Amino acid sequence: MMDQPDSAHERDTDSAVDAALMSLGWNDSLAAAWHDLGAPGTPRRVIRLDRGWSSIVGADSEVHRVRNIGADVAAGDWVIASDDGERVDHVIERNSAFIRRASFEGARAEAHTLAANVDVAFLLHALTTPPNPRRIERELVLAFDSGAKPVLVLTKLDAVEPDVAAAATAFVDEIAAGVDLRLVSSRAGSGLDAIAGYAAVGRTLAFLGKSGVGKSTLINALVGRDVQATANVRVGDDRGRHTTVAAELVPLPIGGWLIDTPGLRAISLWSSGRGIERAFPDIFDLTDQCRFRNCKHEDEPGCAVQAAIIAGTLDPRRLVSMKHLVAEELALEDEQRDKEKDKDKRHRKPRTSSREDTADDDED
Ligand SMILES: Nc1nc2c(ncn2[C@@H]2O[C@H](COP(=O)(O)OP(=O)(O)OP(=O)(O)O)[C@@H](O)[C@H]2O)c(=O)[nH]1
Ligand SMILES: [Mg+2]
Ligand SMILES: [Zn+2]
Repeated sequence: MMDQPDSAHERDTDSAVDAALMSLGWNDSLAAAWHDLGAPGTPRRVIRLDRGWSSIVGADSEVHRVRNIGADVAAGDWVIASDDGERVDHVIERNSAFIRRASFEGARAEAHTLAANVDVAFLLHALTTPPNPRRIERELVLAFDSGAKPVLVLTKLDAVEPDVAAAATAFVDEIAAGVDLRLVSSRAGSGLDAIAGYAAVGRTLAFLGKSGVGKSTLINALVGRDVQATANVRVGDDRGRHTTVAAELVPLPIGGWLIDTPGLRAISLWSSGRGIERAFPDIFDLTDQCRFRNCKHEDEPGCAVQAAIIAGTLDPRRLVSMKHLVAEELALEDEQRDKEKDKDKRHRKPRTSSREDTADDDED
C-alpha cells in the first residue's frame, strides 16, 4: 500500500498488507477513492454495525469499535477512524450500496443504507409463502440501483411439495426475467453449491429479505457451523421474529464475505438511478415501440404496452406496479428537492445585496 518501499523486507510487509486488505474486499476503485481523500489514516472495513457503533477491522485483523457520530456508515463500508481511534472520520466512497428509504412515520425522506460495497445481492423469499410479486419488483429496483448483481433465492425447498416449488419458480421467473434464480434448502443442504459459486476471495455477498425467510440459516449452512442465531417462524402466518438485529459480515470458508442483515418489513424506494428500467425491461422495451414518445400507456393510439396487454403477453398488474414505483420515485425526488431547499435556507449566509444572491433565491 505504501509507495516505493526501500527494502525487501518492507516490500514483503507491503504485499502482506495488500493481500490482507484484498481479502477483506479492498480493490482498486476503493484505493482510488481513498487517494482522492488524500490517503488519510488506515482503511478498515465495517464488519458489524450496531446502533451508533461500528466494529471495524483492517489488515492487522484486529477488531476495533468506534462511534459513528455524524457519519452515515453501513455494514461493508470502508472507513477511516479518527486519530484517537474514537470515531469514524471518513467513509470511503462506496462501490455499491443497497439503500432504502427509512420507514419511520412523519420523517422526511432519509436514506437507510443496508449494506455497502456488495458484489452480489441475494434477495431471499421462502417457498412456504406464495411469492409476493410487488415486493420482488421493489427489491429488484433497489438491487439494480445498488450497483450489485441481484440474484433471487427461493428458500425452504424441503418444506413444500415439488409442484408448489415449480409453480413458484415459473411465477418468479416471469417477474424477474433475466435475473439468476436459485432454489435452496438449508435444512436438506440442497442448492448450496450454487450459492457458494458466487463467492470468491475479496468478494462480498449480501442476504436481504423479510424476517424468517432463512437468511441466517443459509449462512450457517454455507459456513458449516452455527455462526448466526436463528429462530422459528410463527406458526400460522410464517412470520419471522427479527432474530438478526445487526448487519454483520461473516467470512466464508471458500473466501469472501457474506453480509447477514436484519429482516426487512417494508421496502421503500430510495433511488434515482435506472433501477426501475432494469427491473421492468419488458415494459421498457415495449415503450420504445409506442407511437408517441411521451406515451403514458393509457388510451393513446399506437400504444405497444396496451397492445401487449390485450394480446395477453403482458400482465396488466405489472404496468400498474411499475407506474406506482415511478410515482413513488417522483414524489421522493420532490421531497428531496424540498429538503435541499430547506437546508440551503438554513445554511445561507446573511444576505448581501449582491444580485447573484437574489437570483439564487429565486431559483426553483
Ligand atoms: N424447513 C426449512 N426451514 C428453514 C430453512 N431455512 C430456514 N428455516 C427455518 O426458518 C426459520 C427462520 O430462519 P432464520 O434463518 O432465523 O431467518 P432469518 O431470515 O435470518 O430471519 P431474521 O434474522 O429474523 O431476519 C428457522 O426456524 C429456520 O430453521 C430450510 O431450508 N428449510
Ligand atoms: Mg437472521
Ligand atoms: Zn404506450
